[in-house]
Amino acid sequence: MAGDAPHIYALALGSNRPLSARRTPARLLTEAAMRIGAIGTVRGIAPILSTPPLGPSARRFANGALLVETALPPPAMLAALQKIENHLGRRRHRRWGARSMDIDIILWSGGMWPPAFRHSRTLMIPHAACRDRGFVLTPLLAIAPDWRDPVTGLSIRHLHARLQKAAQRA
Ligand code: PH2
Ligand code: MG
Ligand code: MG
Repeated sequence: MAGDAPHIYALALGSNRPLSARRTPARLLTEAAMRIGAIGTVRGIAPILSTPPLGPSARRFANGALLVETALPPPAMLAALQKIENHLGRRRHRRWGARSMDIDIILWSGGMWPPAFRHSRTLMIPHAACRDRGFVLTPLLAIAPDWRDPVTGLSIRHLHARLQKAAQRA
């Protein structure tokens, strides 16, 4: 119903640790999308990519992205997504360790969180590193090319093109 689901989120999903022979990282992304469908309406699903790990983890990642419409405001959405991560075997040991499921809130229809120049250690939207990560921008390009990052004013399409150019120069 219009008005009941006022929030839209762009989420980035990543996994590089299988939970069993059958529950591979790509399958776990599909399981996550189904569980996210229970807390909102999924409006877009990006094709799943296989990406080399950024950071210390040795295994490749399956990465994806979703657009979700929901009644949950950011703190409640974060709590719901962390519950899904935990259901899908997430254990928090080491920063950037291998993980069976990582779900990050990248963009929110309300713009920035927390509002108006405050700082939060638990949740910052837009996600701090989203502008320089191909494994976030490439899936998002498939489902939300025109969404503008409220900090830089640049669209996902623009940020993705800018990152591609920087990678070519490097
Ligand atoms: N997530 C990380 C660290 N490194 N590398 C890839 N390719 N994909 C990820 O999702 C990823 C990563 C921390 O969340
Ligand atoms: Mg995370
Ligand atoms: Mg992450």
